[in-house]
Amino acid sequence: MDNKFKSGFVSIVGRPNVGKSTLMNKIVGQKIAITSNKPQTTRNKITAVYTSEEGQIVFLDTPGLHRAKNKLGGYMMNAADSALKDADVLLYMLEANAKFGDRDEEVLNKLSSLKMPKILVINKIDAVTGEELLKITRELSEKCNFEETVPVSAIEGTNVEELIKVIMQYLPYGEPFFDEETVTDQPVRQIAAEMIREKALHALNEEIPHGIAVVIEKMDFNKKVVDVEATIVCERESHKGIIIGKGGSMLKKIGTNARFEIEKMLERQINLKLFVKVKDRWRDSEFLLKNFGYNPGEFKN
Ligand SMILES: Nc1nc2c(ncn2[C@@H]2O[C@H](COP(=O)(O)OP(=O)(O)OP(=O)(O)O)[C@@H](O)[C@H]2O)c(=O)[nH]1
Ligand SMILES: [Mg+2]
Repeated sequence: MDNKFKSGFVSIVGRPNVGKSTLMNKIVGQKIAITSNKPQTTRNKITAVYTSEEGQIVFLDTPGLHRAKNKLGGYMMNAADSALKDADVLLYMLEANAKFGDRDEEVLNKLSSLKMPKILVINKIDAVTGEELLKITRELSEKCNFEETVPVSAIEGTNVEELIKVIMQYLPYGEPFFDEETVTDQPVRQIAAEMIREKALHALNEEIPHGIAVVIEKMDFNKKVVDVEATIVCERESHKGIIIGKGGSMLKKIGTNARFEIEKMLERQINLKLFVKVKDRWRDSEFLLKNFGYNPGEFKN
């Protein structure tokens, strides 16, 4: 590597559902973080690596900033906070098609005290007219007063290359943190669990998705077809019934969709068995949170 190579950590922060995970996936060209139209989809800090001849950007996708209502929410907000501290550059994402409200003001205040360069990313520009976009961009960039403002459509990829160029300008020179083939440091078991959770999020409505956790019980690569067993944990007997569905139809739908994604990731055929278990109020149990991969102690200093 020549000494003009740049490398650094870029955290993507913002309120739930603005499109942070969609943008990160688009940039690295792979589904690393799951996405859905339900708020609070992302629960962990998730790393994805973009490498070009010019430099390496280590993206940290974070849970959407919200007021935590339980221990899981507290864990999520700690994960987001830790990503703020680690960042060389911050991407603050807002939506072009939503009003800037009190909660956004709160987040903006929090970010203002941080010293690193900040880029305002206005997402979902596909959902507004060109005229509206000009007005919105002017208003939001005045409000935020960051180093840069970049409007994008994460879903369509509009202006995403431009965003990468802008980020590179603010990154320090340095050696890469990961080799150039690496796209994430998330273990496959964790990504597989997340893919199952994503399919459950897509298939289920109302409060059920928020109360779901997925645990991979087994992933056996020894046979030609990889054996995967996973448990979907929910909070109530009635939810369990809905997740299983009439004659097992809902669980089958979730399983079929998840199998497709996991096979794509592993480039192997899999045999997926899903189970459903009830764990009352697991989102407020430190013991269960830890068991399901959300270690509440992880981000304490
Ligand atoms: N129209 C439009 N929709 C988008 C765009 N980017 C993301 N979305 C949609 O917005 C919803 C939320 O996307 P996510 O990427 O899960 O949002 P997030 O900010 O990661 O959400 P949390 O993880 O809950 O904080 C999904 O339904 C996406 O398909 C975009 O550029 N245009
Ligand atoms: Mg997300």
